[in-house]
Amino acid sequence: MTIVYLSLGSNLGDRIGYVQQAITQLTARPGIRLLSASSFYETEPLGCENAEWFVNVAVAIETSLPAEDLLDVCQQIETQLGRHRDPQNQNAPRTLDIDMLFYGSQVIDSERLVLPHPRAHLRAFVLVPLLEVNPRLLHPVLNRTIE
Ligand code: PH2
Ligand code: MG
Ligand code: MG
Repeated sequence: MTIVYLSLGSNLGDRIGYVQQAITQLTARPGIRLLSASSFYETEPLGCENAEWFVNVAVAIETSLPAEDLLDVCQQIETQLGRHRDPQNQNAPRTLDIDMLFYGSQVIDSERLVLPHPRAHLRAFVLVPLLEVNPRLLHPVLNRTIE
């Protein structure tokens, strides 16, 4: 079993509803158990012009799935909840984005997955919710806690 931290975000349509449904669907999957979820935060869009504000949440789960299988599950749920990827605009408004932040203390640099998430430590919309979930969580590369 591995403890994994995820960041969920939505800035299109029923933002809170999409994030709630994502948490429900994710934790209904075999091999995934919810440990803890932060409050829902409304956050200013970072790096996307003229976008709607986001709803962001951080969750901790426990899973028996390998990291890339968990990534598949996250992407399936994004698609089920109406996410359309626009190759021309990676930051297009989205019903749902699920980003893996930490997979235990593993450091991964594959074509599909880079962990820890390379921008997690730079983003208040990730760090502030995560602070509620586990302030003592240690970044395995930067060797600093979320706090
Ligand atoms: N996600 C992004 C880019 N900018 N800004 C906020 N506030 N919240 C996000 O989840 C977010 C963002 C890329 O996925
Ligand atoms: Mg993202
Ligand atoms: Mg993403």
